[in-house]
Amino acid sequence: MDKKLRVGVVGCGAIGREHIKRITHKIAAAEVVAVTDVFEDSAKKAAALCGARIEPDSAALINAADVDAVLVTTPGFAHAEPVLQAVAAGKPVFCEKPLATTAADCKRIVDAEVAGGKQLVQVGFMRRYDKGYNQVKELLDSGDFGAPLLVKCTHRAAGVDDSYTTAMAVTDTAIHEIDVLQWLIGDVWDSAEVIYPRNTVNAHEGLKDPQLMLLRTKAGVVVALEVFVNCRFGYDINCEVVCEDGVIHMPAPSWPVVRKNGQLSTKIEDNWMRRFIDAYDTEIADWVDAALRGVVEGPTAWDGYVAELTADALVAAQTSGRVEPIVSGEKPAFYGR
Ligand code: NAD
Ligand code: ISE
Repeated sequence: MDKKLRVGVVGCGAIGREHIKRITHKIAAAEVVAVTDVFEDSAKKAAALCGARIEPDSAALINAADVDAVLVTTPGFAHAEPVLQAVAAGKPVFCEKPLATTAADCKRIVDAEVAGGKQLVQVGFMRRYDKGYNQVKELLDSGDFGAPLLVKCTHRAAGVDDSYTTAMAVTDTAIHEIDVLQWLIGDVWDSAEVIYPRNTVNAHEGLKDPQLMLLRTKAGVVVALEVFVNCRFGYDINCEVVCEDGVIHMPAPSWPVVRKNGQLSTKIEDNWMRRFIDAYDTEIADWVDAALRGVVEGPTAWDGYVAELTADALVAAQTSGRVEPIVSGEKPAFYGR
């Protein structure tokens, strides 16, 4: 067999361990050789999943001679440092979303990558690998439906813990739609607004929930995104694109329709890990494949930067109550068309 990609993992929490299991059991072309976490216990649990050694910190892990590529799965506020260390070391790096928690930090990553002259960074916007979104994109790109006019989406979760804030509805949750919808309709964001309906009694003290986020593109497409993280009934992701010549509704993974107790019903997934499991599998397998070929084919650092600028505008709109502009500037030629 050809040489495997030897991966080092920074951050061994929920999704870090999921990706470690994925690489270890599902991706023959890669292996996890080293892990690190600020909590030794988390690092030990992760190491036990794959037989990797534990490094004391991200610098030691990234600069180790046997680490070919890096997976960053720390919380968003701790992404920029290891990503910049990987770029400085000239190693491919997959960074979970968001690329960083400020547009300024994302720009530092873009600048470092451009200065190094080689694309190395992929951001974990895994919705682009989901079958349903790709089927919608294929129909849109066929031209049979005419131009997209309006997109109606929901990002609902059953509940959140007390550390979840009103701003996280944008930075942690809506960030997925911010990226995937721009990719889906092939346009650029122009403005953002947030409207608060009556609050649910199920939200914890201080949390605004649900929220209606309105995004407009340069060409005038309007996105209405409902973020509702205490909906109680499941993890419910929907997307409907209204076009000039028809409407496209994204399919959800299918479950049997059952007849029982006088009801005709079907399951709604209760958890992001399972709802998008195939997308995560494809995303990481494709990243490994591209890293072995020395290229980046998934969402780039520039995509991460634009998403963060858009998130900043939505967060500003949450408090200003106004329509906030989104100015991302010209995409550098370095990142392609
Ligand atoms: P988590 O809190 O479960 O895990 C984070 C881990 O990083 C913890 O073990 C923590 O100790 C460790 N850590 C913190 N700072 C560190 C540092 N400086 N160096 C090394 N380790 C450090 O969080 P999570 O749910 O696994 O989320 C991690 C990232 O993945 C976040 O950016 C989150 O937004 C993203 N995420 C993405 C998806 C998706 O659908 N793509 C889903 C869940 C989480
Ligand atoms: C989580 O961090 C994710 O990225 C999930 O995909 C998302 O749907 C959820 O809202 C976030 O908390």
